[in-house]
Amino acid sequence: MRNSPILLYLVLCGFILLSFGCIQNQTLPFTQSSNSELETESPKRYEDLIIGFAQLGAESEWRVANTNSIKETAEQLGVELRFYDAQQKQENQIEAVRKLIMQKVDVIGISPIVETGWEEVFQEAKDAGIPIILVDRRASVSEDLYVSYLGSDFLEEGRNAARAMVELTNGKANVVELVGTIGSAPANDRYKGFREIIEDYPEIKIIDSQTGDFTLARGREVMAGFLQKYGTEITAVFAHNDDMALGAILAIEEYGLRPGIDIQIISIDAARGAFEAMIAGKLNATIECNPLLGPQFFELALKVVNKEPYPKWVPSIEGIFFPESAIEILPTRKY
Ligand code: GYE
Repeated sequence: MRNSPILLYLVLCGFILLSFGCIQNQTLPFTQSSNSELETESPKRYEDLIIGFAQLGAESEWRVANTNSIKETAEQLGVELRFYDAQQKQENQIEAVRKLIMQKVDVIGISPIVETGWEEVFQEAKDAGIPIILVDRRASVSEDLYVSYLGSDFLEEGRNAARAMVELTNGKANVVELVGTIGSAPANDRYKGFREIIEDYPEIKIIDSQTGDFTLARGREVMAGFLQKYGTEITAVFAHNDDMALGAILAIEEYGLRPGIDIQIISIDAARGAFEAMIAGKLNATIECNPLLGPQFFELALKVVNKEPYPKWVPSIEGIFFPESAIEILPTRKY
């Protein structure tokens, strides 16, 4: 019994130690989980991002507007942008992606010049844990090699061009087609979409179709060739972009015919140059393809980095324009 105060003391000490341990055991995981909660609770902001962009070139008014939109938006948001211009060569674009992987950027945006040939380098990005966002043009790779595609419905643009063609020619025309860059998503789909609709109009004939590589100079050259070959047999032009249509307009004038009157012309993009040509009566319709993708791109990149939900395809909203409204609309155009 004499030992009982000592015993009581020991039991008390044990109890204190035990409770301390328990508290410690409770606090430890709590502290840890509160740390990880903190990490997920403090999402990255635009200023924290380093974003790479592998642009394909500067072939058209559209592309210049697209590049400006990306650069200006990065600046406004405070995003650090690493920008490469591949000058219309796929090998340069692949090299740019590899450089961006080495720089360990948070996200890589790319407008693939053509649809094929991307598996290897996209896999390299994936292995390095760097998400790829396709901007403007798609690539034909399996869906796990990119996180999202932001851009237009090129098939629908082709269909809309055909619908405008039917309306303008009353379903009767001999069309020559100026195709965009061979193997590119917009050229492939605009070609296809146009035919889907034209199919139902047997009196609309596509008498020739060649690439003008999305540039004014090539559009002019190819159109001059068509005129040499078919002369006044040609009654309409479908150009896959405005720049090639502007080239075709020059070739038609050089040949001595009136663009927009003797030969109806429809193109895609709805850039300022197209509105000016419509006001001058030389272009008959332009289908909108929106290049101002900067804001949507960085918004998407931030969501990807913060692991917030985002769609696999973010389509742009687009319209069709005719000369009647061109004067009114031109001042509102941002590209
Ligand atoms: O229509 C054309 C540009 O990829 C949608 O590329 C883009 C196309 C655009 O050169 O003008």
